[in-house]
Amino acid sequence: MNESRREFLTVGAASALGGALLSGVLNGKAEAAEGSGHEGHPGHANAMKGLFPGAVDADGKYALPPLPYAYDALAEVIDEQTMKLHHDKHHEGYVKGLIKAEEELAKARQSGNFEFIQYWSRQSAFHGGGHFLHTMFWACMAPPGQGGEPGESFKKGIEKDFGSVDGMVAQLKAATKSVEGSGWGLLAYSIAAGKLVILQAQNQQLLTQWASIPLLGIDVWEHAYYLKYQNNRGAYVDAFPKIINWKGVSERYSMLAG
Ligand code: MN3
Repeated sequence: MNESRREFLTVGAASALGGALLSGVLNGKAEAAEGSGHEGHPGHANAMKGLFPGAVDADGKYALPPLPYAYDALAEVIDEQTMKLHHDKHHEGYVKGLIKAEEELAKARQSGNFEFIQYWSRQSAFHGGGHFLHTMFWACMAPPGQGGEPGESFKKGIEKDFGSVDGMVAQLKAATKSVEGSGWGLLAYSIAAGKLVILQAQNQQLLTQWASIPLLGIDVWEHAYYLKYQNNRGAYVDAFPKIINWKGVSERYSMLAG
Protein backbone atom coordinates (compact mmCIF):
# COMPACT_ATOMS: atom_id res chain seq x y z
CA MET A 1 0.00 0.00 0.00
CA ASN A 2 1.40 3.41 -0.85
CA GLU A 3 1.60 6.23 1.62
CA SER A 4 -1.23 8.37 0.23
CA ARG A 5 -3.59 5.41 0.36
CA ARG A 6 -2.58 4.76 3.92
CA GLU A 7 -3.41 8.34 4.86
CA PHE A 8 -7.03 7.63 3.94
CA LEU A 9 -7.33 4.71 6.27
CA THR A 10 -9.29 5.68 9.34
CA VAL A 11 -9.94 3.95 12.58
CA GLY A 12 -13.44 3.38 11.24
CA ALA A 13 -11.95 1.39 8.39
CA ALA A 14 -9.73 -0.44 10.84
CA SER A 15 -12.76 -1.30 12.96
CA ALA A 16 -14.59 -2.55 9.89
CA LEU A 17 -11.57 -4.68 9.06
CA GLY A 18 -11.50 -5.95 12.65
CA GLY A 19 -15.19 -6.74 12.42
CA ALA A 20 -14.69 -8.65 9.18
CA LEU A 21 -11.84 -10.59 10.72
CA LEU A 22 -13.89 -11.26 13.80
CA SER A 23 -16.82 -12.58 11.79
CA GLY A 24 -14.35 -14.79 9.91
CA VAL A 25 -13.17 -16.04 13.25
CA LEU A 26 -16.67 -16.75 14.44
CA ASN A 27 -17.43 -18.56 11.19
CA GLY A 28 -14.25 -20.51 11.67
CA LYS A 29 -15.35 -21.50 15.15
CA ALA A 30 -18.79 -22.51 13.84
CA GLU A 31 -17.17 -24.66 11.17
CA ALA A 32 -14.98 -26.33 13.72
CA ALA A 33 -17.97 -26.97 15.96
CA GLU A 34 -19.84 -28.56 13.09
CA GLY A 35 -16.94 -30.88 12.50
CA SER A 36 -16.29 -29.65 8.95
CA GLY A 37 -12.62 -29.29 9.83
CA HIS A 38 -11.09 -32.69 9.38
CA GLU A 39 -7.33 -33.01 9.30
CA GLY A 40 -5.64 -30.22 11.24
CA HIS A 41 -8.96 -28.58 12.19
CA PRO A 42 -8.80 -25.74 9.65
CA GLY A 43 -11.73 -23.96 11.29
CA HIS A 44 -9.77 -23.58 14.50
CA ALA A 45 -6.65 -22.50 12.61
CA ASN A 46 -8.67 -19.69 11.00
CA ALA A 47 -9.86 -18.59 14.43
CA MET A 48 -6.30 -18.29 15.67
CA LYS A 49 -5.17 -16.37 12.57
CA GLY A 50 -7.64 -13.60 13.33
CA LEU A 51 -5.59 -12.78 16.42
CA PHE A 52 -2.68 -11.68 14.23
CA PRO A 53 -4.40 -9.90 11.33
CA GLY A 54 -2.31 -9.77 8.18
CA ALA A 55 0.62 -11.77 9.60
CA VAL A 56 0.34 -14.04 6.57
CA ASP A 57 -0.98 -13.17 3.12
CA ALA A 58 -3.66 -14.99 1.14
CA ASP A 59 -1.10 -17.62 0.12
CA GLY A 60 -0.11 -18.25 3.73
CA LYS A 61 3.26 -16.49 3.31
CA TYR A 62 4.58 -14.18 6.02
CA ALA A 63 3.79 -10.56 5.17
CA LEU A 64 4.08 -7.07 6.65
CA PRO A 65 0.51 -6.02 7.53
CA PRO A 66 -0.37 -2.40 6.67
CA LEU A 67 -0.75 0.01 9.56
CA PRO A 68 -4.48 0.43 10.27
CA TYR A 69 -4.04 4.25 10.62
CA ALA A 70 -1.76 7.01 9.30
CA TYR A 71 1.85 7.22 10.53
CA ASP A 72 1.06 10.43 12.42
CA ALA A 73 -2.26 9.26 13.92
CA LEU A 74 -0.70 8.43 17.31
CA ALA A 75 1.60 11.48 17.36
CA GLU A 76 0.39 12.67 20.76
CA VAL A 77 2.12 9.59 22.20
CA ILE A 78 4.32 8.13 19.41
CA ASP A 79 5.78 10.47 16.79
CA GLU A 80 5.37 9.97 13.03
CA GLN A 81 9.03 9.24 12.28
CA THR A 82 9.19 6.55 14.96
CA MET A 83 6.05 4.89 13.58
CA LYS A 84 7.46 4.98 10.05
CA LEU A 85 10.84 3.49 10.98
CA HIS A 86 9.31 1.01 13.42
CA HIS A 87 6.74 -0.35 10.98
CA ASP A 88 8.51 -0.04 7.62
CA LYS A 89 12.06 -0.93 8.70
CA HIS A 90 12.06 -2.85 11.97
CA HIS A 91 8.94 -4.93 11.45
CA GLU A 92 9.85 -5.54 7.81
CA GLY A 93 13.22 -6.81 9.06
CA TYR A 94 11.53 -9.39 11.28
CA VAL A 95 9.38 -10.61 8.38
CA LYS A 96 12.45 -11.03 6.18
CA GLY A 97 14.41 -12.65 8.99
CA LEU A 98 11.65 -15.18 9.66
CA ILE A 99 11.35 -16.08 5.97
CA LYS A 100 15.13 -16.47 5.74
CA ALA A 101 15.27 -18.71 8.82
CA GLU A 102 12.62 -21.03 7.41
CA GLU A 103 14.38 -21.15 4.04
CA GLU A 104 17.64 -22.11 5.72
CA LEU A 105 15.92 -24.77 7.82
CA ALA A 106 14.37 -26.21 4.64
CA LYS A 107 17.83 -26.31 3.02
CA ALA A 108 19.20 -28.10 6.06
CA ARG A 109 16.50 -30.75 5.82
CA GLN A 110 17.17 -31.22 2.11
CA SER A 111 20.92 -31.56 2.56
CA GLY A 112 20.76 -33.40 5.86
CA ASN A 113 23.34 -30.93 7.22
CA PHE A 114 22.08 -29.63 10.56
CA GLU A 115 25.37 -28.03 11.60
CA PHE A 116 23.71 -24.61 12.04
CA ILE A 117 20.41 -25.83 13.49
CA GLN A 118 20.87 -23.93 16.74
CA TYR A 119 21.50 -20.63 14.96
CA TRP A 120 18.54 -20.89 12.58
CA SER A 121 16.22 -22.15 15.31
CA ARG A 122 17.11 -19.09 17.38
CA GLN A 123 16.63 -16.83 14.36
CA SER A 124 13.21 -18.36 13.79
CA ALA A 125 12.17 -17.69 17.41
CA PHE A 126 13.57 -14.14 17.44
CA HIS A 127 12.21 -12.96 14.09
CA GLY A 128 8.97 -14.91 14.46
CA GLY A 129 8.45 -13.38 17.90
CA GLY A 130 9.15 -9.96 16.38
CA HIS A 131 6.76 -10.48 13.49
CA PHE A 132 3.81 -11.72 15.53
CA LEU A 133 4.23 -9.29 18.43
CA HIS A 134 4.44 -6.30 16.08
CA THR A 135 1.41 -7.52 14.11
CA MET A 136 -0.47 -7.50 17.43
CA PHE A 137 1.08 -4.16 18.47
CA TRP A 138 -0.29 -2.14 15.49
CA ALA A 139 -3.73 -3.66 16.02
CA CYS A 140 -3.88 -2.89 19.73
CA MET A 141 -3.31 0.86 19.29
CA ALA A 142 -5.70 3.58 18.08
CA PRO A 143 -5.58 7.38 17.85
CA PRO A 144 -6.22 9.11 21.19
CA GLY A 145 -9.93 9.20 22.05
CA GLN A 146 -10.84 6.53 19.50
CA GLY A 147 -9.92 3.31 21.30
CA GLY A 148 -13.17 3.06 23.27
CA GLU A 149 -13.45 1.14 26.53
CA PRO A 150 -12.94 -2.53 27.42
CA GLY A 151 -16.01 -4.51 26.30
CA GLU A 152 -18.29 -6.08 28.90
CA SER A 153 -16.90 -9.63 28.92
CA PHE A 154 -13.29 -8.42 28.69
CA LYS A 155 -13.89 -6.04 31.59
CA LYS A 156 -15.38 -8.91 33.63
CA GLY A 157 -12.37 -11.07 32.79
CA ILE A 158 -9.98 -8.32 33.88
CA GLU A 159 -11.89 -7.81 37.13
CA LYS A 160 -11.86 -11.55 37.83
CA ASP A 161 -8.11 -11.89 37.25
CA PHE A 162 -6.78 -8.51 38.42
CA GLY A 163 -9.48 -6.95 40.62
CA SER A 164 -10.00 -3.91 38.38
CA VAL A 165 -9.03 -2.40 35.03
CA ASP A 166 -6.91 0.19 36.85
CA GLY A 167 -5.14 -2.57 38.79
CA MET A 168 -4.40 -4.45 35.57
CA VAL A 169 -3.07 -1.33 33.83
CA ALA A 170 -0.91 -0.46 36.87
CA GLN A 171 0.63 -3.95 36.86
CA LEU A 172 1.14 -3.87 33.07
CA LYS A 173 2.86 -0.49 33.25
CA ALA A 174 5.12 -1.60 36.13
CA ALA A 175 6.03 -4.85 34.38
CA THR A 176 6.73 -2.98 31.14
CA LYS A 177 8.92 -0.31 32.75
CA SER A 178 11.04 -2.98 34.45
CA VAL A 179 11.78 -5.12 31.38
CA GLU A 180 15.49 -5.82 31.45
CA GLY A 181 17.02 -4.51 28.23
CA SER A 182 14.91 -4.71 25.07
CA GLY A 183 11.49 -6.31 25.25
CA TRP A 184 7.79 -5.99 25.92
CA GLY A 185 5.17 -5.78 28.62
CA LEU A 186 2.30 -8.09 27.65
CA LEU A 187 -1.25 -8.76 28.71
CA ALA A 188 -1.87 -12.32 27.58
CA TYR A 189 -4.61 -14.91 27.81
CA SER A 190 -3.61 -18.30 29.11
CA ILE A 191 -5.53 -20.82 27.05
CA ALA A 192 -4.32 -23.49 29.47
CA ALA A 193 -5.60 -21.78 32.62
CA GLY A 194 -8.49 -19.78 31.11
CA LYS A 195 -7.29 -16.53 32.63
CA LEU A 196 -5.51 -13.30 31.84
CA VAL A 197 -1.87 -12.94 32.84
CA ILE A 198 0.72 -10.17 32.60
CA LEU A 199 4.16 -11.20 31.40
CA GLN A 200 7.35 -9.57 30.25
CA ALA A 201 9.19 -10.60 27.10
CA GLN A 202 12.90 -10.07 26.72
CA ASN A 203 13.88 -9.41 23.11
CA GLN A 204 10.93 -10.83 21.18
CA GLN A 205 10.76 -14.39 22.46
CA LEU A 206 12.08 -14.97 25.99
CA LEU A 207 10.11 -15.44 29.26
CA THR A 208 6.93 -16.81 27.67
CA GLN A 209 4.62 -19.27 29.41
CA TRP A 210 4.02 -20.96 26.03
CA ALA A 211 0.31 -21.51 26.66
CA SER A 212 -0.41 -17.76 26.77
CA ILE A 213 -1.46 -15.74 23.72
CA PRO A 214 -0.59 -12.01 23.85
CA LEU A 215 -3.59 -9.68 23.57
CA LEU A 216 -2.06 -6.28 24.32
CA GLY A 217 1.60 -5.34 24.33
CA ILE A 218 3.82 -2.34 24.95
CA ASP A 219 7.05 -2.45 22.96
CA VAL A 220 9.92 -1.07 25.03
CA TRP A 221 12.74 -1.61 22.61
CA GLU A 222 14.41 1.80 22.34
CA HIS A 223 13.40 1.95 18.65
CA ALA A 224 9.79 2.24 19.88
CA TYR A 225 10.23 5.49 21.81
CA TYR A 226 13.75 6.92 21.77
CA LEU A 227 13.26 9.77 19.26
CA LYS A 228 10.53 11.39 21.38
CA TYR A 229 11.36 10.21 24.90
CA GLN A 230 15.11 9.49 24.75
CA ASN A 231 16.00 7.46 27.86
CA ASN A 232 12.70 8.20 29.62
CA ARG A 233 10.99 4.85 29.10
CA GLY A 234 8.68 5.55 32.04
CA ALA A 235 7.14 8.65 30.39
CA TYR A 236 6.41 6.65 27.23
CA VAL A 237 4.82 3.80 29.19
CA ASP A 238 2.77 6.26 31.28
CA ALA A 239 1.44 7.90 28.08
CA PHE A 240 0.71 4.60 26.33
CA PRO A 241 -2.80 3.97 27.78
CA LYS A 242 -4.04 7.02 25.80
CA ILE A 243 -3.62 5.03 22.57
CA ILE A 244 -4.83 1.59 23.63
CA ASN A 245 -7.44 0.25 21.22
CA TRP A 246 -9.64 -1.24 23.94
CA LYS A 247 -12.30 -2.19 21.42
CA GLY A 248 -9.79 -4.15 19.35
CA VAL A 249 -8.22 -5.81 22.40
CA SER A 250 -11.69 -6.77 23.64
CA GLU A 251 -12.34 -8.48 20.29
CA ARG A 252 -9.06 -10.34 20.58
CA TYR A 253 -10.05 -11.47 24.08
CA SER A 254 -13.43 -12.74 22.77
CA MET A 255 -11.68 -14.82 20.13
CA LEU A 256 -9.98 -16.81 22.90
CA ALA A 257 -12.22 -16.53 25.94
CA GLY A 258 -15.55 -16.59 24.06
MN1 MN3 B 1 9.59 -2.99 18.01
